Amino acid sequence: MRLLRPLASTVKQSRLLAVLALAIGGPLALPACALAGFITPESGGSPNANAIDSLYKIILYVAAVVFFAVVGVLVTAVYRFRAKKHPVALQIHGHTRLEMGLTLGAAGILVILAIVTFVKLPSILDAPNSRAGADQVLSASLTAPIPPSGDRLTICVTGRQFIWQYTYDLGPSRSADCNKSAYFSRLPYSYQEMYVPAGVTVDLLIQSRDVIHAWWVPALGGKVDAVPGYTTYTWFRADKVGAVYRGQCAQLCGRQHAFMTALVKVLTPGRWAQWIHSQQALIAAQNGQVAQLRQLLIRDGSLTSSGNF
Ligand SMILES: [Cu+2]
Repeated sequence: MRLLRPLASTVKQSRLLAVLALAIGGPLALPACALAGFITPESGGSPNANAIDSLYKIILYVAAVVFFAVVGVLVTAVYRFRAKKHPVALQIHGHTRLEMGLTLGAAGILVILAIVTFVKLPSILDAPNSRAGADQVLSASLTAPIPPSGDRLTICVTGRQFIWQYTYDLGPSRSADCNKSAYFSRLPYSYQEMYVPAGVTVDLLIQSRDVIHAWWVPALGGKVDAVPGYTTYTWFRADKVGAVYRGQCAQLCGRQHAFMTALVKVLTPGRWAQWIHSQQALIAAQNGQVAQLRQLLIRDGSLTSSGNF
């Protein structure tokens, strides 16, 4: 009985460990968004996401070849020179040619990967032209990635605890900073859900009102930090009409960080123009109601004209 007890506790312990591993590993394996892709990055939404994905795969495949070659040689050596067959280890004093070969080989692989990376970088960093037929809705800005034709839609992405605001740069000045001109130019905006016209190169000016956040919609390209007092830039061009891309703030920004999600919906340029006008009308109607309420409160004396209750 006394002998059985430790055995029983070991069985219980291993079962407990298995359940724990399943409980922790299971949920981690399920959410596709947390993984982006399964092994390789998510792609298919925008040319820059595709370029990131293909560069990642090239490096992954080269690394896999090196990994399996090294592990293969190691396992073969462990088996062939096992203690049963070779009880006394051979004392070898280096092999200059082999060592030089390995060093030069490794350096050669790194140089090739560096060249491939620099060749692929422009397709990740530089924005391409918008597609033909998508030219109704374009604006200009100064420092963001500029496509060769110069035509693009600029959207200011502003992170704050714990939601993303998108301001669509349609003002008369079409300035570089839609946040600064948002109020005076009465620019349309939306929260959490971004609407974009298909085939249009979209420049994102990313800012933050409070702490560091990170804009990340994996299928539409890389992760970009939103830093208070600083503007960062990225771009995407979503070509599939009707597609919906999901993202998540990727910088731990506070207690509700997990709820700071993002959604990008792709409409035809015509449908998008309709949406932006209805959004403008909605915002104007809401502002009108607030102004009316304000007048009412001032009239009945519960609000002073300077705005104090
Ligand atoms: Cu955040």
